[in-house]
Amino acid sequence: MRYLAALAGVALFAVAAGCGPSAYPSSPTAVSIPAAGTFDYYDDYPPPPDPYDPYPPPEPPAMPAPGTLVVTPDHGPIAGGTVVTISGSGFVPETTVMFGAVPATAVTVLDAATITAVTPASFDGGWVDVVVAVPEGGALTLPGGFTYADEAAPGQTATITITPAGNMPKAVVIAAGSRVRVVNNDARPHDLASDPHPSHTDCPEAAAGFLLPGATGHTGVFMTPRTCGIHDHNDPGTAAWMSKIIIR
Ligand SMILES: [Cu+2]
Repeated sequence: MRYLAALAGVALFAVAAGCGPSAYPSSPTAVSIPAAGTFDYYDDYPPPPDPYDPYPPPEPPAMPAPGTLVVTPDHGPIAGGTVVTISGSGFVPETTVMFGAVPATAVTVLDAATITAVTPASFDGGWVDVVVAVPEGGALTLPGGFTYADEAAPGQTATITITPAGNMPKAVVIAAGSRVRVVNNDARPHDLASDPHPSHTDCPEAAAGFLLPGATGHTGVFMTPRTCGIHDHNDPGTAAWMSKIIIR
């Protein structure tokens, strides 16, 4: 009996090892069985590359190289209508441009490296990401690439009002040689100062001082055309207290 049992084990092993019906394909879901007479094994697999194919598939469209987007000018009125030039690479005729969530108008691709477009209107000013999208090539974002800001009327001092909801407006445009008034209409003190926190070295003249609720302060005089970012020194991570002062 011992000998017979061993013999039966060998027979079972032989069946399991492949003497049974079709051990290939290993998974019943790997290949669907078509109707009789239409089976073609090779239809289920992509053909191997043909080294003699005279028409290889085209290269995918080139992505714009990251870090090369430049928007000129980088600011304009809240009402929109600013004609901007966007420099980059890999632009094609169907390229689209967004300012924040709103598409630009009159997008014209002059060549692979140059686009002109007109800014849409902004709801409340401030800066938005500029997104350039190439069909089937992806999108490239320039964070905070365009700032909406209205310039103070001649003879008027630009004012940033601190409200419980944040700084209003988010950005101002001033002429070189002028300063900015800061009014604290929030119920708590604020201390606006230049980026970066905590050294405040970008634009030291941007400090408006520690302002109690209801108080008004002024920055120093801005002499150099440039853009100065400011924040609340006592709450430096909160975007609501961040503004830009653009000196032209
Ligand atoms: Cu600070």
